[in-house]
Order: sequence, then structure tokens, then C-alpha cells
Amino acid sequence: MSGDLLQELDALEREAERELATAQTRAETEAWYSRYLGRKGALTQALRNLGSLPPDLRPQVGRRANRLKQRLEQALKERQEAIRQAEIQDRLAAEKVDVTLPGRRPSVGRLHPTTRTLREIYRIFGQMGFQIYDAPEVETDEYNFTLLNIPEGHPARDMWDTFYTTTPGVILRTHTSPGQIHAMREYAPEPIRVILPGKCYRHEDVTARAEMMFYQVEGLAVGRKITFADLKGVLVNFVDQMFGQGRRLRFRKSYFPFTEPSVEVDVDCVLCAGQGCRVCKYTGWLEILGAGMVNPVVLRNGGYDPARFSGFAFGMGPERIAMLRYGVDDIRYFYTNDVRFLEQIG
Ligand code: FA5
Repeated sequence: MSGDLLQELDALEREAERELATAQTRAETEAWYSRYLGRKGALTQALRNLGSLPPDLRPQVGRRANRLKQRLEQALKERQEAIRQAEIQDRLAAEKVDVTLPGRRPSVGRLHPTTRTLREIYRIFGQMGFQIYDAPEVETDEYNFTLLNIPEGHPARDMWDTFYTTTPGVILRTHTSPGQIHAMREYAPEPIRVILPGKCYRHEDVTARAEMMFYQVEGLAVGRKITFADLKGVLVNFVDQMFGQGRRLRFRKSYFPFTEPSVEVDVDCVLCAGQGCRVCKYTGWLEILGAGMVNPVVLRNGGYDPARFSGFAFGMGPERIAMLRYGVDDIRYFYTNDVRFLEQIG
């Protein structure tokens, strides 16, 4: 009887060990535990028969059974540890980082073409002794029009379609020219030489050449004996430096209420080499600025005596200049926030 039980325990040990060796997961080891060591497990069942043995044999078989139980529990622990280690190894292999791979290149930002063009404009006019003067973007009707010799009801107001605010008389400036009045009133009767950069707003039909929001750089020089030749010299020097020597410049007579005489200045279109394209409206020329001698009415509004002072002024569009410099054929690219546009202009 005892021999049977001992044999049975031997067989059970061999079988349990063989099975445990094939367990690959924690769940399989747990199933193995209930099969052999659990409440209804094979070893537990075998030990139930211990009571039916003659009393003198019980200790020997009991010891054997206890040792077996300890051995199996120990084997289970080892197997579970081995599985845990294998899992860790698998995870490490799966999550392996190849430190020899090339790194990801961080994308480097760059300045917007308008900003770069503006800075170049500041540099060129800085060399000619012009200072930057900051004037407001939100203006009054009086500064944007009236003080610039465009009284209410004057047909010239039709030249600029305006964004109004909910406050009567307060508008978004349609050009940087109202800054002329601010600068003159601050410095009169001293001579001045300033540029006034900033954003302007017009209710325009947006096209390849015209945006609703765009920059202008205004220039203003007031002093004694300033003539149209000074204006021309300054602009020729500017264009030479901005586009390189040899660009052709064209002065066309024009009309602005705040200058007299007035001109519009074109450079030959670098996109089509003067052949005619969509950007230059098939004329071969691209208008970059309006200019003229400051109207005496405006000088007086700024605090200068027109009998003793004269001046010139101009207003240019830096996006139009950037289009020429970088070969951009549509102004809408500037502010639609498509990063591919910025990446192309290196
Ligand atoms: C004016 O705004 C005048 N204040 C310029 C001026 C200043 C004349 C001082 C005389 C003395 P005009 O509307 O033509 O003029 O605009 C001047 C320049 O701004 C244009 O030559 C062009 O380069 C740019 N510009 C005008 N409208 C737009 C627009 N919708 N989108 C982009 N650029 C524009």
C-alpha cells in the first residue's frame, strides 16, 4: 500500500516536472499549480490517501510528500522567474533603440521674406540718414485723410476702400502716410528724415498683386531747399542697393493729394525680364512706390512753414519688392501661412 503511494508520488513528480518545463506563460504556470498543488490538485488528492496507511508508514510517506510539495513549489518559483526574465528580454529586444541611427534634424526657423525685406530697407535708408519712426495702425479719419489734404467728400477718398471700426472716425490706416503728420508734429520746425514702416489695411479685391493687409514703408524728408532731385537721388540709390546696379527705373506722373508734383515709380519686372507676365500685368514694369514733393498744405498741417521748408515723401510696398527679389508671382503666398512657401525662400 505504502509502496503504491510512493510510486504514485514518484510518477506525479516526473509528470509535474515535465509539464512545468513546457509552461511558457504565467497563466500556464498558474494552471499547472491548480493541477498539482491546488486544493483539487493531484498532490493534494494523493495526500488524502495518507490517512488510510498503517500508522507506522505514515511519517515516511508524509515526509516524502512534503518534500515533493516543497520541491514542486520551488520549481514553480524558478519557472515563473525564468518566464519573467524571458518577458523582460523580449521587451528589451522589441523596444531596442539603435543609438547608431542618425538623429532627427531639428527644423530651423527663418525670417519671413517680408521681415527680411523690411530689414534690408531699414539698412539702406539708415545709411542715408533716415530714422525709423513708429506710427499707429489704428488711425483717425482726420490723420488718414483730412490732414493729408483729402477733406471729407473729396473724390480722392475713393482711392482707398477703408475698414472702419465701431468707433466713429476711427479706422485702420489705408496707408502709412498719416505717420507723416505724427512725425512732423513731433519734430517741427527741425528738419527730419524718417521712414515709417508698418501694416496697412484696404478693403480690396485680393489678387496676385494686392492683399487686404500689407506693409508699407513711408519715407519723409523735410528741410530747407529739398528738391525733386533729392527724391530721385534717394530712390535711385535705394533701387541700386536693393536690386543691384543696372535695374531700370521709371518715374510716371501721378496724383496724390498730399504731394505735388506726384509720381509713381516702377522697376523693370525681374520675373519676366520686362517681357510681360501676370505679375506685371503684361507691361514689363512693376510699380513699387508712390512719391512726390510734400504738398504745402500738408507741411503746414505738420507744423512747417511752406515758405521756408520743403520736403519729399514716398510710400513703398515691401511685399512687391520681396516678390521681385525672391521671384514670387503671387502676393497671397505671404500671409496664408503655408510653411512650404517659407521653406522655398531660403
Ligand atoms: C499710397 O498708399 C500713398 N500713400 C503712397 C505715397 C506716399 C505717395 C507718400 C506719395 C507720397 P498707393 O495706394 O499707390 O499709394 O500704394 C503705395 C504702394 O503700396 C504701392 O506702390 C504698392 O507697392 C503698395 N500697395 C498698395 N496697395 C497694395 C495692396 N493691396 N497689396 C500690396 N501692396 C500694396
